[in-house]
Amino acid sequence: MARATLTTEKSQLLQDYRLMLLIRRFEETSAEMYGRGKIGGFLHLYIGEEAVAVGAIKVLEPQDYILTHYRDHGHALARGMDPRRLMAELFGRATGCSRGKGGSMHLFDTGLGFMGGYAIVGGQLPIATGLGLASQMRDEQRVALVIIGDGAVQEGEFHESLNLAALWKLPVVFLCENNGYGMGTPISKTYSGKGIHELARSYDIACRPQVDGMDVLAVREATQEALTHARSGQGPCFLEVLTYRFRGHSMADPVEYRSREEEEQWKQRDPIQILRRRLQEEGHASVVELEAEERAVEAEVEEAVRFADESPVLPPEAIFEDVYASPPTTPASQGGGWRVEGEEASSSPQPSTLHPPPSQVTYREAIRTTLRDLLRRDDRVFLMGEDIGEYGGAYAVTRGLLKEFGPERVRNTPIAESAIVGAGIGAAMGGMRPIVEIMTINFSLLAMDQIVNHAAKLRSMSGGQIKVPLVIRTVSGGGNQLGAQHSQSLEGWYASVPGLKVVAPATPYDARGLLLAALDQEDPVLFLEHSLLYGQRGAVPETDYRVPIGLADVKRAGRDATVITYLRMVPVVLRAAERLAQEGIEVEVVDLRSLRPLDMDTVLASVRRTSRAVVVEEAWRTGGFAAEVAARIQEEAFDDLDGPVLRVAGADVPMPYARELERAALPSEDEIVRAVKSLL
Ligand SMILES: Cc1ncc(C[n+]2csc(CCOP(=O)(O)OP(=O)(O)O)c2C)c(N)n1
Repeated sequence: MARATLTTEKSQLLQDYRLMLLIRRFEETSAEMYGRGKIGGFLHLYIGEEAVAVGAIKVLEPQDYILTHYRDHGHALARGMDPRRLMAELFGRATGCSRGKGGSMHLFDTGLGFMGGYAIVGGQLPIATGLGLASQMRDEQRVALVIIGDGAVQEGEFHESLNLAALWKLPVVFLCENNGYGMGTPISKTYSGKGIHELARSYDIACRPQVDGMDVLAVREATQEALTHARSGQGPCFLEVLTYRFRGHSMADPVEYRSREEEEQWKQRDPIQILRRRLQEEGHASVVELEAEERAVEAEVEEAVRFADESPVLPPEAIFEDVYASPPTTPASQGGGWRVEGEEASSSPQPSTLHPPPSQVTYREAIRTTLRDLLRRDDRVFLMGEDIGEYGGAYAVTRGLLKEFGPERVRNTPIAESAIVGAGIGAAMGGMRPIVEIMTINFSLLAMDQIVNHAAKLRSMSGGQIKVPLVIRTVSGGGNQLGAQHSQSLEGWYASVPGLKVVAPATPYDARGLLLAALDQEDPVLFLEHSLLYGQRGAVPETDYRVPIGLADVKRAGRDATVITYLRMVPVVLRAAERLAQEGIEVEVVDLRSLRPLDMDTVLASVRRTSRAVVVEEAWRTGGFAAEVAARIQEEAFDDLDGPVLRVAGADVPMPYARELERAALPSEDEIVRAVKSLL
C-alpha cells in the first residue's frame, strides 16, 4: 500500500514537474517569438506562477469548467490544451484553439471545459457564476473554477458575483492569483482592506487565505478541498493564492515599479526549482530522469512552433464567420426579406395580416403569456431579474409567474445588473435558456460590458465554439415623466454591435411572435419593450407562430412616402398617417421590428415605390439608429429618391421631467406630418 502511494505520488509529481516546465518553456519561447514578430498584440507571460495553474487545474474533474483572465497560457496548458494549437493561436493561425480570432488573451477549448480567457478585468466572474448556476439547475456536479488576478477584486463584478454565488450556493471556486501587482501598481495602493480573502469572508464564503502559490502541492491540496466543498452543495469557495510573476506585466513592460531585490527574493522560491529539489530529495526522480523530461518538453515546444509556423491563416472572408450561431438571418437579397430557418421569406409590400382589429390581449399580457408558455414547455427556460418574483416586475409583466413556477425558475436577483446579465450568459453557455429582465435600458448601462464585450463577442473570440442563447428583456423610451435616468432610448447603441440581435415589437402580436423567435436563437437577443405599449390591445393567437427576427412589417400601405419606424413610434406614426390620409396623402408605414439584423430589403422596396423616406425614432437624433437607416437608404436607393431622407427623432437633451417639456423632447405626430409634407 505504502509502495503504491509512493508510486502514485511519484508519477503525479513528475507529471506536475513536466507540466510546469512545459509552461515555462512555452512562455520563454513565446517571448522569443514575440521578439521575432511572430506574435502580435500584448503578450502576458505566466513565468513564475506555474504552480498555481498546475496545482489548481490538475485536480479538476473532466466535466468541470475553467474561466480565466488574459494571462491564460499556463491555465490552458495545465488543462491539457495541445501546445501546438496554443502556439498556433498566438501566431494567429487557423489551426489555433480560437481559429486565430481570439489571440493570446482569448484562448478557448470548450471540449476541455476551458471556457475562455477574458481580457476585461473581472469580466469572467459573473459568467462563471452562471455556469455554476447551470450546473446546479441541471444537477450536473460540475464546478466552475474562475481564476482572477488581485487587480479584479475592486471591480463591481467581483462583489456582484461573490454575492450571487453565495446567495444561491453555487458550485463555484474563485481563485485569486495574488501576485502583488495589477499592471505596475502594488496592491497596497489599490486596496484599503486587510486581506483579499476578507472580502470573500464578508459574503460568508468559505476561504483559504494565503495559499503558497510557489508550492504546487499546497495549491493542489487547497483546491481539492475547495472543490469538495463546492461539489457537495455547500456553495462557493474562495482561494487566495500568493504568487509572483517573474517577468513584466506584458512584453511592453520595463518593470520599473519594483526592486530587483524583491524579484530576486521571489526567484529564490521558483516553483519549478522547489519541485525539482523535492523530486530529487525524496528520491522520486534522478537527475537523468529529470533531464529526460526537460528534453521531451523542449522537443514539444519546438514542435509547437513548427506547427504554428506552417499553419495557414484563415481567408479574409472568414471574418464574417462565427459572429452569429443561428443561421436564421441571412440577407435574402436573392429572395427578398430576411429568412428564418424553415420560414418563407416575405417580400410582400402589402400590409401584413398581423395586426388584427383591437381586442383581446394587451402587449403586457402577450409577453406574460408567452413567458408562461416557454416556461411550461422547456425546462431549460428560466427567468432572472430584479423584483420579477413577488413584486411581479417593475412593469408587472411577470406577475403571477413565481406562484406557478417557483423561485428556482423565476429568480429574484439582487440589484446587480452586471451579475444578472453575466450569470445569464454563463447559464446559456451551460445549456440553459435564460430570459433575464433589466428594468429599463437606462440600467443596462451597468451591464453594458457583459452585453457588449461578452455576450456579443464570445462566439467570435472563441472561433465559433461558444453559443450564448440569452434573451435580455428591457424597457426603452420615455413618456411617463420619469426624467433623464429612466426615459432614454439607447437601443441604437446596442444595434451597432455585431453579435447581438435587437428586436423591438410594437404590437401584442409581434411581441409574442418575436419572443418565441428569440428563444429559438442560439445568439443573444435584446428584446425591447415600451412602457406606453404595455396597455395596447391586439389579437394574439395562442399558436406557436413566429415573427422572424430580421423581418420588417408594412403596417400600412401607401404610395406617396415611406415612414420607417419601430417600437412606440409605430402607433404615433400610424396616427400621423391617418391625418395625412385625410388630406389625400398616402403614407406607407414600415415597422422595422428588428434593428439588428435590419431588413433593408423591405425598407428599400417601399422607398423605391414611394421615392420619399422619413425615419422616425424616439432616441436622440445625433448618432441615433435613424441615422443608420437614412444612410443605408441613400447609399442603396439614391437614384430612386425625390428628396433627402428626413429624420424625426428625440431632441438632443437629457429627458426633462415636466410633462410639457418631456412632450417637447419626444417626436410628435405634428412633426411627422410636417416632415412628410415637406417632401411632397
Ligand atoms: C476592466 C479593465 N480595466 C483595465 C484593464 C487594463 N489592465 C489589463 S491587465 C490590468 C492589471 C490586472 O491585474 P491583476 O488582475 O492583478 O492580474 P495580473 O496581471 O497581475 O495577473 C489592467 C489594469 C482591463 N484589461 N480591463
